[in-house]
Amino acid sequence: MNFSKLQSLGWSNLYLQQLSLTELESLEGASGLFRITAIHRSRITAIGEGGEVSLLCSEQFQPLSAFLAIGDWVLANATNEYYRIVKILEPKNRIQRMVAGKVKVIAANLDYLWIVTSANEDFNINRLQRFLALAHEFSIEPVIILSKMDLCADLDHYLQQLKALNVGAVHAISLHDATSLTQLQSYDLAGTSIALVGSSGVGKSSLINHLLGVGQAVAEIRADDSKGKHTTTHREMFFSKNGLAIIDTPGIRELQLVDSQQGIEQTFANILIFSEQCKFSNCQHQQDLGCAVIAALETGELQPSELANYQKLLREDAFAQRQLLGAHAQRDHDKKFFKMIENHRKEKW
Ligand SMILES: Nc1nc2c(ncn2[C@@H]2O[C@H](COP(=O)(O)OP(=O)(O)OP(=O)(O)O)[C@@H](O)[C@H]2O)c(=O)[nH]1
Ligand SMILES: [Mg+2]
Ligand SMILES: [Zn+2]
Repeated sequence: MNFSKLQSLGWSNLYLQQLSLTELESLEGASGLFRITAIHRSRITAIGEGGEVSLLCSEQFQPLSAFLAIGDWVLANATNEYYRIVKILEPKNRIQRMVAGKVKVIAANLDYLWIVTSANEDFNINRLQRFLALAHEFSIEPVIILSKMDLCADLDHYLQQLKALNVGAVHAISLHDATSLTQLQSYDLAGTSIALVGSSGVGKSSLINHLLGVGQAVAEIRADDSKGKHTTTHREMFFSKNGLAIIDTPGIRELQLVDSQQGIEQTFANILIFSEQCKFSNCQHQQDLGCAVIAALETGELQPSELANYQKLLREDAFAQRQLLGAHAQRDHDKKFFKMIENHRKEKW
């Protein structure tokens, strides 16, 4: 096994530690280590030391979406023309969101989350804060990419608003301005993994096409409201010549966070700092009895819209978590119920 080749695909000791002696020995034979690059309905593609392969997944890992994500590392055995997944390695991180009451993993094993927003009607601070909370929750470095700056007359208007978000890296770019893209070169390193997220039409696929020279479908946005047409429909990982892994994702209409309280609090760290000065430790910041948050609103140090978004995200997150717990409880109940019926039947016969 050529581990240095795997390292250029993002492999690290964190994954190596998870392999038993027998599994390590199997790598000398018919087994291999692969990184998932795309998950289609009937086909999983991955990349290993010898290039791209197709993988099969056994029943034990179904439903697939609950076990496997783009960016995951797996151990697989060769069988005829395919490889069969035998072990999914514990990822260093996985970003997830709630869709229709279920957790959906977006991608795994990331170093950066590129939150793409265009300098037009798409721009929305509240939405950006959702994406930031997602990155913070899973300890992934958030980077804001302000796209299509060629279309806006007042870039400062956007940059000022982004400044208030306290994000370490903000890059204003345009695909029609080659020099604006040079600031992204520092990310182009072997073993680094990035996922691009954002609304439909902000230019995620166009940027990847441009940076990596791939040919993904892109489409014009609607002229009346600048909304995209959901052109990209599946997630896929691509590699640069230098070995940077970039994951394209379909535009997200609304990111529903789940189990992200810590990420939300980190995103709104300034509110947390104020609230630590509230007179009562359980202060709900509803009335101004020694409430430092309300005092900050009055002095203008905190914007009402920011507090409202913070509270909204926490409420939604708590609701999503209750929904999940409810689903788990229902499943446990069903299991017990069927077991009981089963036992009953056995007794009878
Ligand atoms: N003017 C201008 N247009 C751009 C720029 N980048 C992308 N576009 C255009 O924006 C439109 C949408 O781009 P896509 O790359 O399809 O957007 P996307 O984010 O991948 O959209 P989904 O796949 O639907 O999520 C296309 O018409 C692109 O040509 C840019 O820097 N400037
Ligand atoms: Mg796209
Ligand atoms: Zn308070």
